[in-house]
Amino acid sequence: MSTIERAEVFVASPGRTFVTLRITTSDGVTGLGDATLNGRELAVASYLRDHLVPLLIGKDPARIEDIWQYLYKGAYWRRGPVTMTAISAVDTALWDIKGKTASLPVYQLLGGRSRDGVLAYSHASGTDIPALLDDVDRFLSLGYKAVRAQAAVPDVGGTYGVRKGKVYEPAATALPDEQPWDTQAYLNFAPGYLEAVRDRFGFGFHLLHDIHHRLTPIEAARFGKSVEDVQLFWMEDPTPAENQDAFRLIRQHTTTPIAVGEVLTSIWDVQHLITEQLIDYIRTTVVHAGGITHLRRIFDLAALYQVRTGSHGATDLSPVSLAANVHLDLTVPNFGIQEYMGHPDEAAEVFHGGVTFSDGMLHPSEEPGLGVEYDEAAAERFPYQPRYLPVARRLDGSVHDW
Ligand code: GCO
Ligand code: MG
Repeated sequence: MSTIERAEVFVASPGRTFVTLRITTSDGVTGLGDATLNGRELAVASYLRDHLVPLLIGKDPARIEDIWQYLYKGAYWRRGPVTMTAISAVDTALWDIKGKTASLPVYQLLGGRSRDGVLAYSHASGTDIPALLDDVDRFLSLGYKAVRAQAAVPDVGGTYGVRKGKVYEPAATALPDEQPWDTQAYLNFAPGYLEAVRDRFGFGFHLLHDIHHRLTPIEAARFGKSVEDVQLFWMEDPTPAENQDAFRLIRQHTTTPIAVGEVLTSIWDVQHLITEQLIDYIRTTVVHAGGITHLRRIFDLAALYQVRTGSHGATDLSPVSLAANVHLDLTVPNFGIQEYMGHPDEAAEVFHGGVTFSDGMLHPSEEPGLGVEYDEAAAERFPYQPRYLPVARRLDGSVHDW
């Protein structure tokens, strides 16, 4: 029997920080898992190195479900982003190994294709409305059939979602940047630029918008109602989701579809959102919601309630977890859309292979496993650099949800 012989954790910052787990079997097969938790990277690296790696050595890498249960139930302590990201990395690496052992791409192990490609959306943004419109134009010219639109709220510095460099990167400072937030200014401004996008480009593509947990339920209800004519594909994270019931109120007032879940890590965190049909798209991902094994369980639950998938795919999700997500997206019956923001150029020096984009869709590699390889020597050129996400403060100085 092949056994797990080695498990190594790499922390590197090729343009941004990624934590990567590589498991090697006694047969010399390697598998990769993403363990990146933006701004809290070293906590997951330590969870893996200090607590999970010693448990993995000598285990049968083929027993993916059993290892998942062992790590989840064996921790005694339930859920949480650090634990679930660490378990995700192990699970993803084991699926990669299973694919390589079977000489099949992972999507074949998951039941094969349900579709020809994976519809993807990317992020158009601008420091003002003309710049946003130019950026939407650019993404449509690149072949995107779905575009997210965000513009900086005038006179409120540092609106989330607005790109400064080539790739949107909110975790940009060595200590958290403090950014002002004014809900009223946002509510007065955002519906207008979404209308401006439709006025200029029409309705022949999907338009998305991320509220990034900034509104109360009744404010979100008002926002959703005010943008019904622009026919958003979704409004994302309209209000924080710790209280799942809060979404019932939004639902009662608007038909604008709702997407939630990028910060949620288990089926229990999304149970009521799904079973009470309080949302339309579930945004949990491979890297933060327990790997392919657990995310598939969430997606299956969602399918029963006509909730479709729309997994998180920001820059802080490495090419490994993006690949794993696309393999799963390709197979599930209730796939909706996949976020695709791309990565800094330096990341391509460290992660070889992965997904490809053409004609608005993502495609997985046809190589056995996930189709991504990690270049350890290249990673050494990019030592870890601590970076934090910003913190938001209301105009009176009190802390708001960022
Ligand atoms: C998105 C997200 C991100 C997050 C980031 C935090 O919809 O893509 O909201 O941009 O802010 O992933 O780490
Ligand atoms: Mg988001």
